[in-house]
Amino acid sequence: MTVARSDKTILRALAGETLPVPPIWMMRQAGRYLPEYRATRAQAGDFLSLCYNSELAAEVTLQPIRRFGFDAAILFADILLLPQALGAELWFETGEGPRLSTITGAEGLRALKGRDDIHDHLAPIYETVRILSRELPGETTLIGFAGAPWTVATYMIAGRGTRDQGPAHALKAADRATFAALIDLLTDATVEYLSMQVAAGAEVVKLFDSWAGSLKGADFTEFAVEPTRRIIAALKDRHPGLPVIAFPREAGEGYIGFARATGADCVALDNSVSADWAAANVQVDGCVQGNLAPQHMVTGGQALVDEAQRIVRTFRGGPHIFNLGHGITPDADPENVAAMIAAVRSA
Ligand code: 1CP
Repeated sequence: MTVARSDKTILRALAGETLPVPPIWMMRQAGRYLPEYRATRAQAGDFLSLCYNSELAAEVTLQPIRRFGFDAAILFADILLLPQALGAELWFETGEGPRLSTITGAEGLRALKGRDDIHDHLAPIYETVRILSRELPGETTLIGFAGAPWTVATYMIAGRGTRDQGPAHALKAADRATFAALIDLLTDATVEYLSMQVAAGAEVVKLFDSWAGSLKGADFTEFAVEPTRRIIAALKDRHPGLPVIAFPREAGEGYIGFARATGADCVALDNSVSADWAAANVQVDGCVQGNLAPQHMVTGGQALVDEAQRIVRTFRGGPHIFNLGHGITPDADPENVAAMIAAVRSA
């Protein structure tokens, strides 16, 4: 039986409906905590080969849907594929994480491709989306995603993940014009990338601004709020009614008014803010998602049940999608995921 778009619980919550039981999905729900993911990844070779193998990327996206019946599937890819499409070199050091060629000034920026030159490289990602939109159960919503410009820029400038985003802050201070031009290029390219995901079948898109918390004051407005607002406006212009989730992780006070300022339909909450605070200050503007500390997926037990149910009850007065405050970690126990879902549905 086909399920009408309006019957999908995630789309209803994103449209502002308060539901008796929140729909559920989990950041990094396809990942190393699942034995079936580890098996498919071994088959693909390395992580990037898995991202660019449309059949296998679709397979790992579907694995947590089969096992847990989540209400949404998130495309299996990575935020660093867009810089690679723009011409940056990208590889993963085993056990350490991503490495990229670095952008240290105007010359590095000039060497990058234009916003419209990314699609040949990203064609396998669009194919993964097409496979998923065919193969997902009718009630499951397909979420596409990209990194937000600031977060992607922090990796392109440093050439790796950093604790304090020091190199990006340094370039912003030393050569603001080059830094701002990089943010502009990423903003434009992200619109093109997400627009193609939507054309291929993504029903919702999410912007991950994992390092938004290190932008303060006017920088937060200029480099987190403004690029997000521009991306959302352009996408909604091309795809009227497209729901967008924004994740300005660890933005703290920056969460207040973020949905209004950017046009996001839902704001994803990390686990550093309290649910009570977020219900009063963020959910007043629309749907919220997230907040459960990922550590509960490792430790489980009654604390997991209590905390999951407390979050459900705290957000019960408005639109809410249940999720973690950040990605599930490789040491998590799949049994705890099942326990979390049962706790949420019986809260
Ligand atoms: O070993 C492996 O299997 C690789 C681990 C892994 C996975 C499963 C990486 C490397 N990326 C992914 C997939 C991924 N990344 C998804 C898929 C969909 C999902 O299930 O959620 C998504 C949405 C991302 C997004 C992503 N990649 C972010 C934003 C969200 C977040 O976690 O803050 C970031 C910052 C990245 C960069 C990245 N990719 C991978 C790693 C280990 C990192 C972080 C590097 C660092 O800063 O330390």
